[in-house]
Amino acid sequence: MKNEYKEFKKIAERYEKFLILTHKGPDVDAFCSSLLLRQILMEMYPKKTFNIQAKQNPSMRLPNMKDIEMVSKLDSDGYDAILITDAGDLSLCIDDEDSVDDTLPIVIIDHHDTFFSKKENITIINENMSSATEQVYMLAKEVYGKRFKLNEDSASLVQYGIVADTGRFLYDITTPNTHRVFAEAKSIVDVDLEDFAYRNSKFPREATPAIVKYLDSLTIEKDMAYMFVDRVELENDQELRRGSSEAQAFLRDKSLRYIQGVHWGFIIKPDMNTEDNWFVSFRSTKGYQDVRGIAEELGGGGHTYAAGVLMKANSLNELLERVLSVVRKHL
Ligand SMILES: [Mn+2]
Repeated sequence: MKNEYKEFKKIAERYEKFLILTHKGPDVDAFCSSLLLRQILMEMYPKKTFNIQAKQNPSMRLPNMKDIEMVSKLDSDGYDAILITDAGDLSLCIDDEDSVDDTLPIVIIDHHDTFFSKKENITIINENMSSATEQVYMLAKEVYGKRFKLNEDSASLVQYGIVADTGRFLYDITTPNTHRVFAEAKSIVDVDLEDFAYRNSKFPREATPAIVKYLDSLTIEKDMAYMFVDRVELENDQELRRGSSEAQAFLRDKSLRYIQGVHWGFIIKPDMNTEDNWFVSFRSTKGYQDVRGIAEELGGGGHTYAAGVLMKANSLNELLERVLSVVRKHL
């Protein structure tokens, strides 16, 4: 068994009360992976406590979502270990108002390319799978062997998580293993993918002001487009700030490269938790631009057609200048 898997098992056996967290503004894979993890662990250790805390509900109905504890402030008081899914670092899960003890043993189960500096108390399980949900499934299968069996609830979670993060198997992150895991879940229960895709592509109306703001910044150079919002704008406008993540995701995935004549581009979002930090996400259409190369040049990484980088800059202008100086070499 892989070392991190052994470490996970050790922690699961050693401690009693586990707090499960996922990234802020959780998407379907975030919820599915944490719900799946909770369900599996409760079956394996029925006497132990596994609680998910979140500040918002899933935007669609998921099995056992009523078991997610809705809180206004995440609180690790009374817990002796933390399990994180779909995020590479605790900082992606918490805000200033939360009180989460970062010295507790932490296990991170993730699939993103962004790697953070590793601390002594942190175990990272990340084999770059399609989704955190696939990673949770593989972990459980390996660690618990035949004792781990899917039921209708967990089999639905597996399918929703994978379908959401692979865009119904369209993205390159889909591997033969992704299909194998999906097939195993599908043999237990068959979820309605058409209906799911429709419900999952909805976005909250609260995102509209931020979408308008982003679109206002739209700039097209040759076959590349980009959009941004400035940090100060979000700082001074609660409404804008609340919808900014959903707006960014919506435009990144459904607008940026669907403008006629545009095949690739990037979108900038300030990281509101860390001064000077900005997320730059690149997207491209098959055959047009290797955005991973561009992201790597800027210090980030990712996939050929979906990549990103977390950058430090004192102002939006400074950031834009640096990004564009690299981007323009590829126009
Ligand atoms: Mn994910």
